[in-house]
Amino acid sequence: MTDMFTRAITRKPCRALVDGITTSMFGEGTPDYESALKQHSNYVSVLKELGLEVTELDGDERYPDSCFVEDPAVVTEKCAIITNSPEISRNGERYEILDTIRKFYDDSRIFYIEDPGTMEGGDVMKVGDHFFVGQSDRTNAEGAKQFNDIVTRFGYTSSTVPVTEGLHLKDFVIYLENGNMLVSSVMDDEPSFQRYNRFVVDSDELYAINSMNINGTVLVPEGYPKTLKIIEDLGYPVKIVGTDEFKKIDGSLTCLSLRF
Ligand code: CIR
Repeated sequence: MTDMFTRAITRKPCRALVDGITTSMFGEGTPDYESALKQHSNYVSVLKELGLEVTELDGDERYPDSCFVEDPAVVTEKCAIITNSPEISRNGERYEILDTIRKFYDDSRIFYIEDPGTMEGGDVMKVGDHFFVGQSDRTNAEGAKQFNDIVTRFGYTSSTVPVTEGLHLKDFVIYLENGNMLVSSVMDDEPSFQRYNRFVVDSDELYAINSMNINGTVLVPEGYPKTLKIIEDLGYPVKIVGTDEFKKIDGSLTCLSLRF
């Protein structure tokens, strides 16, 4: 079953973006705010071109990383989960996203990851009715357990995958739908992914793993010809989207929106 989306939530980058957290796993440098705004606006336009109704939130200067709205919540057809970042500078984002989530979900369908559980949405990858949850520096075993307790009530299943290479699960594996996955060479060996058609992305293009299927069209970050070719050869229509400014602080395509 392929996920189809009608809506997205995004948040404009704030000037404090330059202070966003970074592991420099994808490169060095400080984002240029004006250029980040342009890239973000183009990203939103692409979502709209693909038919999504986009709720665009204003930048929030209190939270440098708040444009990465994928992390403070996980949204599904049946429920929404407000996550719990272990990063002090990001944890408050959960309260800000909640107001918007409440516009689309009843309180009875909104759940919360609570201390000592931690989680960020970048670690959650949905494949049909199953969620793979990365255990990472941001998502711990207790967070994954609480998540499992929530989603199983709605008929979903979940399982955990270790994230050993960097920030989030979806930086190293992405589900393109139709049984196809882009993977790092480490994720290629992950036992729970063996049943999928895996396409290993070269180490110099790792950043492009985080491509994003929106209703059949795959958004691919600009500048990764080998990964682009893999995706085109699979027959997906593609849209190339510039995300360089976000890449400097470990941000990629999926993290800039919540899709449902
Ligand atoms: C952070 O370290 O939290 C941000 N600078 C980047 C978050 C990227 N989020 C994502 O991939 N889901």
